[in-house]
Amino acid sequence: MIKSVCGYCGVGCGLEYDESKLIGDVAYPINEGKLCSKGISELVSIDTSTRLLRPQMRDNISDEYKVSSWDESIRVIADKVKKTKPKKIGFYLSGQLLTEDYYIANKLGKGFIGTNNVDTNSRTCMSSAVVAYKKSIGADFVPLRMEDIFSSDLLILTGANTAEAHVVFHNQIKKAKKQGLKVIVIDPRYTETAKIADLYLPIKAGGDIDFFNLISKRLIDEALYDKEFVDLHVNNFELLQNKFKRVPVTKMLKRTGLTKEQFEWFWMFYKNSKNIITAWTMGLNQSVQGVDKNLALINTHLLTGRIFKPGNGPLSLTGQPNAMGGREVGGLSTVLAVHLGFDVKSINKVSKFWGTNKIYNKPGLTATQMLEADLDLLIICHTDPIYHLPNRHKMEKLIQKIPMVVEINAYENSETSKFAHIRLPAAPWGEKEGTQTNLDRSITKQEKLSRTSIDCKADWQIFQLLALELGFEKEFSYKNTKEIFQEYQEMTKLNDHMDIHLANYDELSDKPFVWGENIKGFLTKDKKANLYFLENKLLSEKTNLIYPFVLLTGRTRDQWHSGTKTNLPKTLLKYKALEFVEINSEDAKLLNIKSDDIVAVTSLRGTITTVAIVTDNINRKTIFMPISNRDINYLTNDLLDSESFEPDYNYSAVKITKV
Ligand SMILES: Nc1nc2c(c(=O)[nH]1)N[C@H]1C(S)=C(S)[C@@H](COP(=O)(O)OP(=O)(O)OC[C@H]3O[C@@H](n4cnc5c(=O)[nH]c(N)nc54)[C@H](O)[C@@H]3O)O[C@H]1N2
Ligand SMILES: Nc1nc2c(c(=O)[nH]1)N[C@H]1C(S)=C(S)[C@@H](COP(=O)(O)OP(=O)(O)OC[C@H]3O[C@@H](n4cnc5c(=O)[nH]c(N)nc54)[C@H](O)[C@@H]3O)O[C@H]1N2
Ligand code: SF4
Ligand SMILES: [Mo]
Repeated sequence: MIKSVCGYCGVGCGLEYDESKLIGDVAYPINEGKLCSKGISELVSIDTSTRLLRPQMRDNISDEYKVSSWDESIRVIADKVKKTKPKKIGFYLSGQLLTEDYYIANKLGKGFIGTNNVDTNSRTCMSSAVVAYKKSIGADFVPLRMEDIFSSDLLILTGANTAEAHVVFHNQIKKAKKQGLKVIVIDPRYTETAKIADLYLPIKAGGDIDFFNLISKRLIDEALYDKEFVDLHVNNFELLQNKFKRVPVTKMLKRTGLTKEQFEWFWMFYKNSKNIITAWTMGLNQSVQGVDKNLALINTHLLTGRIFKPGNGPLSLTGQPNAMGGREVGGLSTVLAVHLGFDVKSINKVSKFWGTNKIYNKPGLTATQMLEADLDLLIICHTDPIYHLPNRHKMEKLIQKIPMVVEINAYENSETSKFAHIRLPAAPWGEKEGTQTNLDRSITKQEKLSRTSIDCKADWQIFQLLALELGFEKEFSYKNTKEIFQEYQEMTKLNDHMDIHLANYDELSDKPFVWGENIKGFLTKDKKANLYFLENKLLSEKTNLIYPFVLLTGRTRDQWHSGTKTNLPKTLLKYKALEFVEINSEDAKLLNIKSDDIVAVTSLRGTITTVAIVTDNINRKTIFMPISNRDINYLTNDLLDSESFEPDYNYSAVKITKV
């Protein structure tokens, strides 16, 4: 029997593999034996017919790919690297890479090629939370654990659909409810998650800053904040207090779309709860004011001192299995490594550790900027930017300007593969080993369960081959993932608050290591947290008479993003269709749309034809389409948050018509 861990979402469920069967690990603290359909089907993904099994190359994207060899493909890429200025090279990584993959790619890119254009799809996902945590509590650090729901009284879920996106955590929420936890769900859609709520608030899309400001204002006005905590541990209280004296409360409530009664109901729950957790995901992060939304939410925890105490805190629910680990390693272009930045001191420390003098002293391009930056070489690994970036027609044009696009993928049917020149076959989950940090700082280990397909390689090995071809034999001489992990552990010592060096690689598959458990205070220089005054600036695309609906996009339970990996057997796919548009029944009536009608959804950027689902479970003038529809981003706009550079995926102006 081999113990491993699921490679899909940030929950990180433990698995047991026995005689070709996969079951949940009953002894594992996170999932206690439970798995969702994606976890159960992990093995299926190894044997699908769409695996990419050989390196392939072509000169032009209009040509067919031709099978190549590893030697030849790597030589061609290395030649290109040598001929290209570092700032014209980009590494587009993924929150699904393992920590060791991330470490090698980051070391090669930032440390030895000398480009800080090393970023990840987490930019489209968690970067708003990253920036907000840093600004408010001083570090990209999730200050509580999932298990805290069992010592909490109230869980507020806003912009998160755990029933479909963090399924096993959702089961834990249901269990905690039996022990007294109250749940409030805030979402423009009455989601599967809302069904278990004690109170559901149908917030208007984009209304969260106002909502959390209203809470903060009430806390201050009614003197319900924790004065002692604020005095001792929090900056900017007076500023917030003064600003809140003049805010337009009625207008703010109107922007939330909630009635006074609904807010008062909420306030009753809030006021009467001792321990509170507020959890959120894409409904807040993916916004042109994503950082501000996060900060407005975190404010409520700072004012009440509900942080670093059991059962309390702002819980960002990370989506991908190793988006956290990637951030820790330094996989964002705005970070150098191990949560250190580009200040002289950090660069010196990292240069000395890696034995290099190539590190450039400015942050690099973000994933959401790379295609627009006239790059000469783009290396994409474990992610599908043409599928996932907003405003796809524009992205398709931009990627075609890059002379060499390399795609490292385990499957051959990504959308990006249509635009790549070289593609390299990666070994997927189950054919390799390595570590990941799940959403609440648990470092877990994936194990190799079957032999690696002959011509496939683990992602770290592919970056290693490139490093060796570029002449960095000494610095990239790793024999296995354990050696990489241990070097990375040494490196974490450069950052005082990272105690990852205490983990033991060989013990990780039996028991996850939770780092940062001794951190019980703020990580800012003055050890105090920062409050911010935020305003809803209404920066999203405006709806109008022609495009009167707001388009929301999100997950379906049984598919993982583009679906290259979740090739689920039909029997498991009974739960929900993968392509549809949900529209409110009143709006549908006016447009003469009925369920199962074929409709066209159109924005300024494109059109998608799909099937209508008429429902009362979504706000008026708001429609929802799942990202399991691979064409989704032909519709979305490419506005970005000015600090996190995360896209505004949850607010595009569209129209919907029957075809
Ligand atoms: N089955 C499955 N699970 C997954 C994934 C997958 O592809 N499939 N992907 C993983 C990844 S990478 C991620 S990032 C997570 C995402 O996890 P979630 O964010 O929980 O998933 P989404 O479906 O995007 O849900 C976002 C919710 O925000 C709501 N929303 C939209 N706009 C607003 C708003 O203005 N305010 C509020 N309060 N709510 C709003 C939407 O209606 C939606 O219900 O899921 C992870 N888990
Ligand atoms: N409109 C809209 N767009 C969105 C979102 C949204 O909510 N709405 N969400 C955004 C978010 S939060 C995210 S995280 C992104 C996700 O977007 P992507 O990361 O593009 O989605 P995936 O389909 O998970 O892509 C992972 C790729 O890795 C490949 N792969 C699988 N296993 C391996 C392996 O072991 N090695 C390698 N090298 N490759 C492998 C898969 O075949 C697949 O092509 O989408 C973003 N885009
Ligand atoms: S909840 Fe997430 S980690 Fe657990 S089995 Fe499902 S996809 Fe895997
Ligand atoms: Mo994500």
